[in-house]
Amino acid sequence: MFTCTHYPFRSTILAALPVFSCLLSLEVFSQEDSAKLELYSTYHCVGLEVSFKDEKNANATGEFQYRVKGEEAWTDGVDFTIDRARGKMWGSAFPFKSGDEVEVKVVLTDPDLNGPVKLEGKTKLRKPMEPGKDGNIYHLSSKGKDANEGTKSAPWATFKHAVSRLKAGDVLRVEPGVYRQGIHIENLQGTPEKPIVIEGAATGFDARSVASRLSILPDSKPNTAVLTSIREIEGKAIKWKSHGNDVYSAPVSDFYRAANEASYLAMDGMRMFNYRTLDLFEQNPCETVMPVKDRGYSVEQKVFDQLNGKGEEARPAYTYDRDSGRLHFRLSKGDDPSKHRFSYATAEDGVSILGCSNLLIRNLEIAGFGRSGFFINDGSNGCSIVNNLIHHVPIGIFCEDRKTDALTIWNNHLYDRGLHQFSWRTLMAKKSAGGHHGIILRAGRGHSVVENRIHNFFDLLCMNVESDLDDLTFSRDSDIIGNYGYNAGDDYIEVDGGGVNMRILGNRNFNTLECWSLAPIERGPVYVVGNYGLARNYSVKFNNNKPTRGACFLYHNTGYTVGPGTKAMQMPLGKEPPPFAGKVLKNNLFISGKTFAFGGRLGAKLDYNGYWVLPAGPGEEAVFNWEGGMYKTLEEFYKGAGNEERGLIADPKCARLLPELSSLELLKLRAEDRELEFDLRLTGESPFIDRGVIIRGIKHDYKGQGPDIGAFEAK
Ligand SMILES: [Ca+2]
Ligand SMILES: [Ca+2]
Ligand SMILES: [Ca+2]
Repeated sequence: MFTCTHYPFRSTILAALPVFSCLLSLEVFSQEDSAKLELYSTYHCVGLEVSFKDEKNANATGEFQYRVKGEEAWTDGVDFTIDRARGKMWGSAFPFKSGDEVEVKVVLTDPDLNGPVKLEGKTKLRKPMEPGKDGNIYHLSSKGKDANEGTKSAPWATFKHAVSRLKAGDVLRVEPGVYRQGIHIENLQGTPEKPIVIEGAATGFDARSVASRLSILPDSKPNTAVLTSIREIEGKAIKWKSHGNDVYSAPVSDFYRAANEASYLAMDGMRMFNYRTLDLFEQNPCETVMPVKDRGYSVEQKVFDQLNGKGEEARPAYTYDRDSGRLHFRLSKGDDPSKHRFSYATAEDGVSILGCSNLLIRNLEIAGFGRSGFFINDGSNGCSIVNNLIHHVPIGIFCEDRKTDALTIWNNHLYDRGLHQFSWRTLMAKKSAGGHHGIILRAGRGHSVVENRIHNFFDLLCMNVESDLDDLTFSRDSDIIGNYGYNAGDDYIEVDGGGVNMRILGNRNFNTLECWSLAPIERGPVYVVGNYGLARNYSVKFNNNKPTRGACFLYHNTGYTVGPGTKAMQMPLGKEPPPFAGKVLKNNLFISGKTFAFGGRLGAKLDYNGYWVLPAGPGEEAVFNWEGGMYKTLEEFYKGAGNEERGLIADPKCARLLPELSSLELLKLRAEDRELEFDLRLTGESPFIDRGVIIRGIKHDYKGQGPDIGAFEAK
């Protein structure tokens, strides 16, 4: 099992998990005209923004301390990230428990002023939303009738009717059964004290404990409330026309509705590739759309292609041709469509939440929709998506609206089936309709994505601001904490762009292409602390060939990459690499495959990190490729690039690595819901025990003489 207790966030987070609600805490204290402190809290973290006026020249600095109410001593906060052009300082304090009251004091120093400017503030950590005490409790059942009163003995039948009756404080209980309908909720407002709750009635339902279903729908009596839009048809019931080369077509009327409208069609429960047009379906080879770039490392490219496929035509695939009204299918060589069962979605979203506030949706199973399990948009605020099982959908949870704030996404289990059949290049070429993401938020402020289990999508957990880097309201003050992701085609956590005060803490992953994609971080500060995982390519990815000047702090992570040619980290390289600055990496442990262990640039500050290259055979050693220089030892690296004065290359003596496992074997695992046994905790003989440095603002209950390198503290 991939179960390791890890430092230091897990216990704090689990303590907050059993109850849920959403309450924004925001207090602003201002003492001087020249400066202002704003605090923004989530359930686990506090974000600071100091607005300041720098007299005369760019030399003002600041620092902060904090304490939880009741504590005597103040704790030093992290170093501020200063944006002088905007006159802002940012920083985050973490981790806290839900409901904690936190006091903050800031001292600003500007040599051009008479004395320091002092600011104080306090804030209360958000508390999970709970159902109100005196609302109505209504019931919905697959055997109900809308003409009923909505009581337990006389339940309603449709969500449409039920939603029209719900008011602030009301609870709708959904009895176990299969519901061939989604929930559409528009402009429905609860309050933090009186949320509107829609919940599966099954007690003891835990999304994470439900075995991942390979079939889209349960066989007979489900023990959960299952929402679906799936229709199924046996291939032998369809009048197929053969076009040669394994291509078949059928009139769309055979599928009752245009399956392409909903963008989800599966063969035997495995998702098919959905070409956007018949032209694309016929053109095929994806190399013409996404040429293989010369990255300067032929060995890497070769291995990358070996691992991720060269972009052959996607099989099995389909497309809908409006002109002929026919669906076209391309199956594996020699396959026969009449031998298979086809499933297709007939509606877009399992639950759509538009312009709503303070909804709590929990304990539902959502399977087989054409766009997403949950679509939350249009300025929704303070909505909680908790403990749901979401599967066989292009996107699990989706928001694309920067006015949607304070989403709580906790404890959900999300997965898809079938994407492993398509190469990385094919999926990156964007020829397909619909998404392939577990969670994707291009949303506003204050999101909490905690303790979700996400697997077998292409990208697992994305919180991107890349499309509008100058909008500071985007994805800021948001947390990605304690999630677990595995068997992905591309990234585990992708925060390309990087919002102000973004926290990525204590997450783990297994068998994704990358662990943490920070490509680029153009805003920040982004804190990546205490995460660990196993990737097929990079642990840390910075290399998308765009400027990346934002602040990003990586502390106490353990990244393990397997296979030849893999890197622990990749930064922008090449003849004219784009600007790069603001990255700090300390106390991390990087274990990687042979060839290049590290590629990087000036603008990154590395120290106190540990490195190891597997397998450690002759001629296979850590190599730092830095601004055109190649360094084989840390001494050379420090002399040549001024980095890693106190780093260490050594066998970390982890509890259990997987040196016998090849990347190709890992790739095959993407087809399954399987984990492998490895354990990145340090054993007592590890040379990385007590080798770390104490970092200002990073809580660490270390044992022995000092913090250990990596995500774990040895006993
Ligand atoms: Ca000044
Ligand atoms: Ca990605
Ligand atoms: Ca220690």
